[in-house]
Amino acid sequence: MAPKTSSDADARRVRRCRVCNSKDLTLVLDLGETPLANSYLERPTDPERRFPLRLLFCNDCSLVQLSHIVRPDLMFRDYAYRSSSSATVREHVRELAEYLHANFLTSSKDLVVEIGSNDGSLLGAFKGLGSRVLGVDPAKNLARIANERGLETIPEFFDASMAHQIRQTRGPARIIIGNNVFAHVDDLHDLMGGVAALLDEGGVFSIEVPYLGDLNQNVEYDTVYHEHLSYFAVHPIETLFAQFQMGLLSVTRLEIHGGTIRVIGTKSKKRIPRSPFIDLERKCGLDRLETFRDLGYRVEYQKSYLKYTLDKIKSEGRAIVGYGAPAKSNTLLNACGIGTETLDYVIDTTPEKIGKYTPGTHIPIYETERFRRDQPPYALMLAWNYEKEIILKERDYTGQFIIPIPYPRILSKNPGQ
Ligand code: DWN
Ligand code: ZN
Repeated sequence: MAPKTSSDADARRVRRCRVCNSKDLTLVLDLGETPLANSYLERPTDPERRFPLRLLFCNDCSLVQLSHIVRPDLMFRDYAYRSSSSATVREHVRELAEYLHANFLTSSKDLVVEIGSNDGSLLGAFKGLGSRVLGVDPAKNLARIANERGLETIPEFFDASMAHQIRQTRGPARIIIGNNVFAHVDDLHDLMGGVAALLDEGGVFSIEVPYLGDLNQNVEYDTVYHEHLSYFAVHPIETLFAQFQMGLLSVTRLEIHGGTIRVIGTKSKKRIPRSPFIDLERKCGLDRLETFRDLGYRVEYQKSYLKYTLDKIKSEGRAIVGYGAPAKSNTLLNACGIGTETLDYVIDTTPEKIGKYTPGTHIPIYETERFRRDQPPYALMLAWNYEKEIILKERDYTGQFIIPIPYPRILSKNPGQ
C-alpha cells in the first residue's frame, strides 16, 4: 500500500528564501517522501506521516534549503536525540564552554542563554565553570531532564517575545548559544530579532551548524531531513547577521557531526570585515547552482553503490546489522530502500530509541549488548560521524564495519587493534 503523504496542513511549501526573501529557488535534490527522521515507532504497524524531502537552491543568496517545512511541534515537542548520547559530543560541549567562558565572560553574574539546549549538556558545563545559565528547548522530555539536573530550562520555542521577557526578568545575555538549532528554525528573522534584543553590548552569539561545504564534498545527503530546514555556507549567515547590525567575529570549521562551522557574531555599529570564508566558498562553487545539480548526480551514484555493496554481501548469505540509529540514518535507509531484507536489526545507546523501530523501514532497534553477543559478520556504521569513537569502543568486534559516507568502504577486521 502506497505510504500516506501527510496533508498540507502539516507541511508548508516554501515559496520564498528564508534569508533574502527571493522567489528564485531551484530544485537540486529530491529524496522522495520520507517519514520524520526522529519519529521512531513503538510498533512496525503504527501509522506514519511522510513528507517531501527536497532541497532548493536560492539563486540570489545561495542558501540551500528544504522545499517543505513540517510543523515544528510535530518534530520537536518530544525529542529522541540526546546531546549526551556520545562521548564525542560530551567532550565537544566541555571544550566549547571552556573556550567561550575564557574569551567572552567577564563575571560570574554574566548570563549565558542556550537556544535548543536539549538535555542541558552544554549548560551543565557552563554551570560547572560558575556561570549563570538559562536553557530554552521545546522538547518537554529533554527540558524535564535538564530541570531535574538543576539547569533551568524553559520548555518552549525561542522567539523574539521570549527574548524580551528574558531580558526584562534576568537582564541581558553576555553569551547566547544556538548549536544545532539555527538550521532547524524557519523564521530566522524573528530569532535574530530576539537575539539582537537579548544580547548585551559586547556580548556574542555563537552558533554551530552542519557545514554545506562538507555535505557537498562528502556527499552527506543523509544529513538532509525535515528537522534541518537550512544547509548553511557562511555567506547566507553573514547576509542574515548584517540585516541585524551584527558582524562575524570568527568562523571555525569543526569535524563533529560530519563537518560543522562555528560562527561567532556580535552587534557592531562599525563594519566588521567580510569573512575570508566567502572567497573560499566562491572558489568551491558553494554560491553556484551547478555545484548542487552535480551533487544530485553524486548522491544517486552513492546510493546505488551502497545498495550494490550490501546486496552483494547478502547474496553471499552473510548477515548485516546497523550500528547506531541516528536521525540521519533514516534518510539514508529510506532513500536507498534499505529495510529488514538487508539489516537484521539496528543497535543504539539512546534509551528513547531502544525497543522501537526505525521510521519508514521498520527495522527493530536493540541495545548494543545484542551486537556484542551476536558478533555479526558485517555492521553498517550508520553513525559514521563517530567512526573513531566506535572503532575504539568495539575493538573486540570480530566482524567488519561498512562505512557508508562519503562512499561505501569495508574496514578490515579488528581495525581498533
Ligand atoms: O542536528 C542534529 C544532530 C546534531 O543530532 C539533530 N537534528 C539530531 C541529531 O542528529 P543524529 O541523530 O544524526 O545525531 P548523532 O549524534 O549522529 O546520532 C548518533 C546516534 O548513534 C545516537 O542515536 C546515538 C548512537 N550511538 C550509538 O548507538 N553508539 C552513537 C555512538 C557514538 C555509539 O557508540
Ligand atoms: Zn536567498
